[in-house]
Amino acid sequence: MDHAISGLGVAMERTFILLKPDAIKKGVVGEVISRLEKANLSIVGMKMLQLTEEMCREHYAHHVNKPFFQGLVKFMCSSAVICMVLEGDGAVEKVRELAGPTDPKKAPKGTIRGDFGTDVQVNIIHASDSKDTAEVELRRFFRDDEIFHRIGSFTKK
Ligand code: IDP
Ligand code: MG
Repeated sequence: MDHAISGLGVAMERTFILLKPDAIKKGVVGEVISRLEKANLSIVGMKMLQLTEEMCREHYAHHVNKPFFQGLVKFMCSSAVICMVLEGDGAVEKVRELAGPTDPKKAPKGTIRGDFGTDVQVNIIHASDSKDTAEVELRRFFRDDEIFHRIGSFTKK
């Protein structure tokens, strides 16, 4: 597997996140990225793009037959989104914890969804839910040459 290698030669965990249209419309992209960086996660890939219904069908395959799916597509395609690959120790679990539960109304204050989300659909951020899913999802949105490696001895101030 092509996991990124740190300066110590240790394979670093990667995860995939997507900042949804509401993050952009509410102007909290910087705040969300800041929380991720403060948690010692490194940005190793980043791009802005417009999702299509076809991409939503693939990314949200587990929801295609749900009654809310068409509404989810409309929301996810209502503006561009920002996709990122993050790298760091325990990156997958760390980002899921920072994001909080799916429904912002049930998400504790201090979590990204609890602080900025609107409802169970409009919830600021997608984050991969396992290491395997992360690898599938980051490859869905990034080519190999669009993912960079964290500089070996980088440490937070
Ligand atoms: P997750 O984003 O916390 O992993 P999933 O169950 O994988 O949650 O759902 C993916 C996305 O689908 C959610 O983040 C949300 O935007 C949307 N979604 C999930 N459940 C509902 C629902 O009951 N109504 C509307 N949208 C939903
Ligand atoms: Mg999910």
